[in-house]
Amino acid sequence: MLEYIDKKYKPGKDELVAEYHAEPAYNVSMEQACEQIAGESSIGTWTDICTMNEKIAKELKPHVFSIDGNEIKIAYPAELFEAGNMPQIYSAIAGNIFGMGILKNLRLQDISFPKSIVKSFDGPAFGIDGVRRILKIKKRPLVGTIVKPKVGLNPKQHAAVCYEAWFGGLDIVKDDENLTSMVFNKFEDRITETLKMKEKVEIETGQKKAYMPNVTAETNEMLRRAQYVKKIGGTYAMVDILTVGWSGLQTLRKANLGLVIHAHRAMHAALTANPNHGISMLALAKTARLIGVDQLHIGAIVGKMKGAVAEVKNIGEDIEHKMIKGSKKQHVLEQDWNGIKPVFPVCSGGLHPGKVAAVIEAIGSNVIIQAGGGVHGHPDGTRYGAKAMMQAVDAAVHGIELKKYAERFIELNKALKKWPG
Ligand code: CAP
Ligand code: MG
Repeated sequence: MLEYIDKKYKPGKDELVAEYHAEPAYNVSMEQACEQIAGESSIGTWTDICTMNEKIAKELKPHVFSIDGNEIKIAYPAELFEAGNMPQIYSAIAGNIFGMGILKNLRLQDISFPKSIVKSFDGPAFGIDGVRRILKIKKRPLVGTIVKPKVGLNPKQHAAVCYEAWFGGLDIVKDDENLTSMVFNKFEDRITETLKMKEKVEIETGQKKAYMPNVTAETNEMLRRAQYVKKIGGTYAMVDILTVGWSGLQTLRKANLGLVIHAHRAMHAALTANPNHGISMLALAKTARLIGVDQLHIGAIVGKMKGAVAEVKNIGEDIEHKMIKGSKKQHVLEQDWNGIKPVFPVCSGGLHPGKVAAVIEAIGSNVIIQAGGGVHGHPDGTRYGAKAMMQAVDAAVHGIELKKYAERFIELNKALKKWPG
């Protein structure tokens, strides 16, 4: 039987390092668990095999080089992976091992990709600077909304809501994650109507606006929809990166359509929510950045989603310090990665004007803040909800106390009355 554990081993620069939290099943030792995880994710199986040879073992054997309680680190030779093929990489380091009977729990916490693999992916086409250039916004956070109800409006109604939000001052309007091409709201009709409104409001306000249409669908259809957006003058494609899968996301990125990719992470919590099992948001975020999303939902910190604080810290579970403003290190979406552009973090879910300052305090100004209910739920409607959001951002970036600022602005005042917390 091959032995994978070697605590003296020093991973080479060209190896992929995966970090796991592993809990062995009853009567299984940590060492046994580590051997099985390393083997099953690479060249081994549950028993000795006569087809194994020295060459394979020498060149492709991974090494478990650190075991610290339940936290383990494994270095894998880059040759175990097909460069440029994220599904294959996940089939190895996040595949069968999750289902092994010798484990009670397993969580992929972090992945460090070697240069040879980093080089084989495109990374974001635009990144933070590219998006800022398109919208002509240099420093402040970008602010957006999600059309609500999530599904139900027809294309004209949808476009009218977008118009109101943009006219009220928001930079971005996006489709919701489950709005694609519905019987009551066909994709092409919605995109055409909404882009017409975008053009109108850009002329009226003199401001650049963004519309993020949801292209999530079966891969070929997704691509066709993204091409349609490009053809009629759109600038963005929004996609649910986990439900379309890494393959779908790679296809969209590799099509190089010149569209900014906005990544919604619907379904992530099935993987990320259990702290002892699954895949961390940190690992997913790194993967999405490598493939090439420009903007990524990371959690709202003070929002509506379960475990919001933990989720965002989870983009840096081991890296809490990288995420929080004031620390020396940048969070994982912005770190210097050999020419792979930084990704815009998106904070969304349960936000409203009263929560804006806390988001900026935690993440800084390089953030996209989105509010759906927190805009369309304003007592005077979408346009005024949009204004209130922009006023809250203004107050935060100028360091003015929100309640004081609200004395001067009726829209903000009304929003704070409705959502005091
Ligand atoms: C926000 C949102 C987003 C969530 C997803 C929603 O709407 O559009 O999908 O932010 O969570 O439908 O909930 P509200 P996350 O502003 O009305 O809450 O970004 O954490 O993946
Ligand atoms: Mg949504």
